[in-house]
Amino acid sequence: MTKPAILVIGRPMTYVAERLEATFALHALPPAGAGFAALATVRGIAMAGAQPRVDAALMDKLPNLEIVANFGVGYDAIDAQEAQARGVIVTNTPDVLTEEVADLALGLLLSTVRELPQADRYVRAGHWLGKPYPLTTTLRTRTIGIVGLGRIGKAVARRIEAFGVPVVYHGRSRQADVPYRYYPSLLKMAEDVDTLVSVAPGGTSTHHIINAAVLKALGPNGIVINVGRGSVVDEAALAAALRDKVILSAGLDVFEDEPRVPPELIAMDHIVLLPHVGSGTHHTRQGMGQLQVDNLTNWFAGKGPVTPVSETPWPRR
Ligand code: A2R
Repeated sequence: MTKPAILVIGRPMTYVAERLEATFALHALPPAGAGFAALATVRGIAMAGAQPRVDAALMDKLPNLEIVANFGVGYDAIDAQEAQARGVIVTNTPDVLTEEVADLALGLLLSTVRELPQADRYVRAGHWLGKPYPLTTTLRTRTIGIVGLGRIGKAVARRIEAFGVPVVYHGRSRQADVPYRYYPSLLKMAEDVDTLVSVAPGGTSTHHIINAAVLKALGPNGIVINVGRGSVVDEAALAAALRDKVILSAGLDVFEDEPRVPPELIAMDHIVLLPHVGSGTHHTRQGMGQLQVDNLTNWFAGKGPVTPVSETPWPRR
């Protein structure tokens, strides 16, 4: 039996690459300037990076495309509505990374509030021999506003509750069965809380929703934690707010133009910056890889996708 042809975008982790190789005929994008004729047989895409985007222009070149399998829960690098219009299924890797990203969010929150990386640097530099580390801000008096109370947002909220800290949230809709106060307006929530934890997806509907006005409303004790997508935060406005002490601090695992982090942010010693490691453990990345491969193998075995995204439901509507 001929192996289905799959286009691989980006560099999959070894675990995924080995499984894809065993089951599919793998193709890479042609070098710039070369033709796409060789890709006419491609029936699936395995995403292992965000570039290039899977949009109408790329789908035009793949007339036999049936499925795009993303590695990760956020699939803003894929135009899922365009895929739906063409009858192409899009899958992602939900749930398997929820608890891992929530763990990281709490670590980043605590690191930012209690200045853990700075305190570590203080010890290493020998400054403790001179005088104790300065006192920091606290989690104790804070109220946390979660932006995007989805799977990960709820897992973050559960952890924050265990710390005895109040939680509220903003999203497009009120959630049934959660005990937290709902704010239809992000600006209003920012006025009422001092700490935002963003776990919202990327895309046009969330682009720069954490903007200069929201940061001003958060106030001088304000802290922004972002483990969702960089594009949700207006990075230039955030840098200005941190510089001008409009807010106190930030803990960021995601950025607008990864892996490029604005030099202005890198120069700030009072914030915490991580290289998008929310799901970055052997355990969880393997679970994500397995689910990505399962989506493709199930599909080509005629059993449908395992975890289709909401824009491309299965069975088809
Ligand atoms: O808006 P709602 O009620 O559908 O809630 C969703 C929320 N959300 C938004 N919140 C504010 N403004 C928007 N325009 C907007 N669009 C969506 O984000 C939902 O509660 C949450 C996303 O949750 P899930 O779909 O369950 O995703 P999960 O697994 O929690 O991952 C969240 C994101 C990924 O998209 C990646 O970007 C990142 O975390 O790894």
